[in-house]
Amino acid sequence: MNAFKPLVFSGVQPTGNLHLGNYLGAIRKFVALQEDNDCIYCVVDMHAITAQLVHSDLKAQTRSIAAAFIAAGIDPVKHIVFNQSAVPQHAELAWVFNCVARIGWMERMTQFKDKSGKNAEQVSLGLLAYPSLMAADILVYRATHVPVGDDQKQHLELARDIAQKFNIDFGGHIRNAGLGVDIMVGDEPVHAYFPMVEPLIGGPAPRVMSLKDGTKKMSKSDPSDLSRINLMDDVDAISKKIKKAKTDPDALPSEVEGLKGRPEAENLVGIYAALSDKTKADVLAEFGGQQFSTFKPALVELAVNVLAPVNNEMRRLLDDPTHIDAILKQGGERARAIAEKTMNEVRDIIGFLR
Ligand code: AQP
Repeated sequence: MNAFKPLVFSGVQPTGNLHLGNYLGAIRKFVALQEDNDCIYCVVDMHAITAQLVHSDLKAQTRSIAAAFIAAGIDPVKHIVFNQSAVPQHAELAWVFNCVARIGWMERMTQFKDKSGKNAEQVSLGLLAYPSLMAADILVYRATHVPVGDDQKQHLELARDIAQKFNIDFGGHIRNAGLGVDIMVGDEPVHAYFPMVEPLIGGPAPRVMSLKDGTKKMSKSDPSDLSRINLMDDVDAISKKIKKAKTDPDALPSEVEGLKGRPEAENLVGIYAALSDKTKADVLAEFGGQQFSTFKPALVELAVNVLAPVNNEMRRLLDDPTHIDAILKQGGERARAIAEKTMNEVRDIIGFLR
């Protein structure tokens, strides 16, 4: 049972070129969800300074993500598109969540361990607290559903833990303030101010892997540009990268089980399936028994057909930064109105005088 009004929220960091993983794991899902849901999509620029503080082109990167959202088909009039730093209530709620969450919860996050490596004492406090800000991004709108790639699953579980602890710790205050709704968390009835967010992860490519190594996530920070397809890549680059993608010597199997133990084959089939809105089984029904020398050109053609219109529209939008800025500004104003209502209620629940 979820007595909260359904609302979709998600964000993308302006830290480098968007790639096919961001597109298939996140942005394409954002577009599909806007048909039947109210949606808020955010360029999370405050997250961008957690791993690297100084960026020479943060404004340009922020506009580029906003352009990608719109070029992919997100409607910024029906829905809300804005940049995180325009709504300071995200940071304010994140502070409250820093006091709700436990340090151990943050230290256990795989992304923190990966990004801090052997250097955990030297990375910023912001990198450690990243999931707390992410929980605030979502919960400041009391959003219920969050489309993300598989790599963000653990952070969303943490957002649920934070919401649950807040709801329990402040249970009496929430009731006394006349706020919150009754929900079930597992078998337990809880009077909740914040919803238990549900991750929307799925489809044939929930985690798009590197083109150079099918066991590693496709990532902006991979030093090899050949490991990823960027949304701004032209036809030649897309073609070159797919043709050079690592594969194994066998033909494609006819059944999905045959992809087990063949991470590169599984990745390319998953990408084909996601780009064509098919299942992996459909793709293998068509290409089973064929060599990569046949499959790869078909994948190039498909990727170019899907990505070229997005790429062209992004370039057109980026030629007029004032238009993008106006969209973000208006989205920020609409987002701020919702976030301020939540924060007034949170201030009342906690007992901050206002
Ligand atoms: N490889 C991927 N497959 C599927 N989904 C992915 N996402 C990212 N990589 C993949 C999803 O894209 C959304 C936005 O991601 P982000 O910009 O917030 O940051 P990220 O996950 O840190 O992106 P990168 O490319 O992996 O950056 P680095 O290299 O800095 O770590 C999210 O929904 C994410 O799940």
